[in-house]
Amino acid sequence: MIFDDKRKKLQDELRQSGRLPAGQSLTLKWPVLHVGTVPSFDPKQWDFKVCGLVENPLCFKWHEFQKLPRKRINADFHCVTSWSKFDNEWEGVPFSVIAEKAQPKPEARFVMVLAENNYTTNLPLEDLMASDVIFADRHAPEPLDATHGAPLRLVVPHLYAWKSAKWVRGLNFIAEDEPGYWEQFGYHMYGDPFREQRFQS
Ligand SMILES: Nc1nc2c(c(=O)[nH]1)N[C@H]1C(S)=C(S)[C@@H](COP(=O)(O)O)O[C@H]1N2
Ligand SMILES: [Mo]
Repeated sequence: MIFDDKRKKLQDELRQSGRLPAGQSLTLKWPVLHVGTVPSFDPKQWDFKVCGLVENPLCFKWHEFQKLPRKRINADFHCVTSWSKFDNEWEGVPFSVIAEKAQPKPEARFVMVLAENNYTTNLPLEDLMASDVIFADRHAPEPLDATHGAPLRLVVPHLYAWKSAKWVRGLNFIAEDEPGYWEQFGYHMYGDPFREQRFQS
């Protein structure tokens, strides 16, 4: 198959250049992976709440969130089930824009990301402040598809993709690390694909 030859050649190049983490293989398609059903979106009902250890708790309506400053990033995406999708053009609101408005208290060192259907995932605040961490509503040139997390998903390129919560609805700033949905089932608390931090040891 010509398609698979092309994929394998690209995969070898990416592995040699150090861009493809160990135990991962390249996909040219975009798999859809999540627990539960795709939630419905009503722009009138939707909100995004920021709570916990912040000076300014926030609640954005959809039309307010859309007015926030935006950026576009190019990033690779590594799922713990072993596929990696390269060169995604994500567009949306940087996490740092939200943090700037919320003003985390000095004790806030971790964040529990809150999504639809009670999906959660935990990250260090410092990681979320990286310049390429965004709340995306576009996978350029297309708007984000509902199956991939529309209206809004988190994108954290440097960690395994389960940290990139789809259908995100809020943030809870906390002092101590706590396991989110998959972390409670034994997935790694941090999840660095380049150190193969798939499961807790
Ligand atoms: N809300 C929510 N976000 C989620 C998940 C989920 O089950 N629910 N699965 C995660 C996992 S394991 C992966 S690999 C990516 C998959 O994103 P995709 O379906 O856009 O490829 O979404 C992540 N975000
Ligand atoms: Mo995943």
